[in-house]
Amino acid sequence: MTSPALPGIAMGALLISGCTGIQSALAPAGDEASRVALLTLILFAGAGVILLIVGAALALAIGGSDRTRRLLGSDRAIKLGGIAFPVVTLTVLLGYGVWLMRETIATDRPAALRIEVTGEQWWWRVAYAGADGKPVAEANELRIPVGREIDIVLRSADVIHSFWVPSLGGKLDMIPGRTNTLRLKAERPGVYRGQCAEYCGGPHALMALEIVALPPAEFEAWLAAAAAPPARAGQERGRALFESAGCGACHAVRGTAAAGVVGPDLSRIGGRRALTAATIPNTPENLARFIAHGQSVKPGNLMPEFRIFSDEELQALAAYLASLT
Ligand code: HEC
Ligand SMILES: [Cu+2]
Repeated sequence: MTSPALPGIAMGALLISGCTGIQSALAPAGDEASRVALLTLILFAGAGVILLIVGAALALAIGGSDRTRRLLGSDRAIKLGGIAFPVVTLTVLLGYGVWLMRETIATDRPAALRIEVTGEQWWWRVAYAGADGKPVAEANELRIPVGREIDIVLRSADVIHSFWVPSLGGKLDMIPGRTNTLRLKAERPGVYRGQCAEYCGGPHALMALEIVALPPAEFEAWLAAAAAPPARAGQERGRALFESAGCGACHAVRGTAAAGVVGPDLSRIGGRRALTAATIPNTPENLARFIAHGQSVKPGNLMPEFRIFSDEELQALAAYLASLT
């Protein structure tokens, strides 16, 4: 005989298996995220047990003997089950939760690496400290070394955003006028996806980001190279178009006259996996598409569409951007 619960369990297992992957709190890849996942499982299991108890009490209250029903309806049962039990359970859970998350909450011991991330409508401004202490600007993609604790220093340039990369850690808001620090660590190399988790207007749903965790030596080499002007294999035509069209009023490319700070830093745009806050894959075709038809790619974003270019010019511009690594 099959139990009537089986289809339900199968459905639940299916649903949960859909939650694994690069953006899931149930697929932790670091200490902080593991603690969040553990607390989640404990809360779900505890809630399940309580649901069973309440269900059983309900069934007894409906169909039980007179004596059981009188017992369930007594003052004592209500004081015990309705007041004492929730107070004790919730207090124990709160204490356990605070104890479990103690390292995540207490961040007075600074981590070895700090990365500043500022929420902007609707992308992420990123700054690393370079070897000489000067900030190195990046955007929309974080690279971090595996196995090291990292403090992500969170700010906002406009409205409230929220930084959440479920596989690596908890969620923390980015609040105008405040600085919040989130500690993360990736245990293994990989790509972890995050999403702005506080509605911030317009294309909020298309404000994602990727964290790429690299072996430490690879990360150090990448960061050292980031401080220097990008390699640029020729691409004079695309560069001239970038300059004459005024892209540099909003975007910066290290080592060139382009020094705008309104939009994302493009110094190493060619090396990123995705474009416009992890909305589309980074390919020359998508670069051209975003420049000319950005409002259909990400409706409401703050970059005006540039429809002034011929196809050939767009290709040259995209090839120039793709060469910046
Ligand atoms: C008025 C300011 C402004 C100008 C001028 C401007 N942009 Fe942008 N650009 C932005 C903003 C803001 C974003 C962020 C859009 C988003 O993702 O929400 C952006 C995003 C981009 C991106 C995606 C960056 C990333 O990190 O994925 C590219 C590529 C880009 N712009 C290229 C250009 C080019 C090429 C020009 C010149 C033809 C140009 N932009 C002119 C403001 C501007
Ligand atoms: Cu948002």
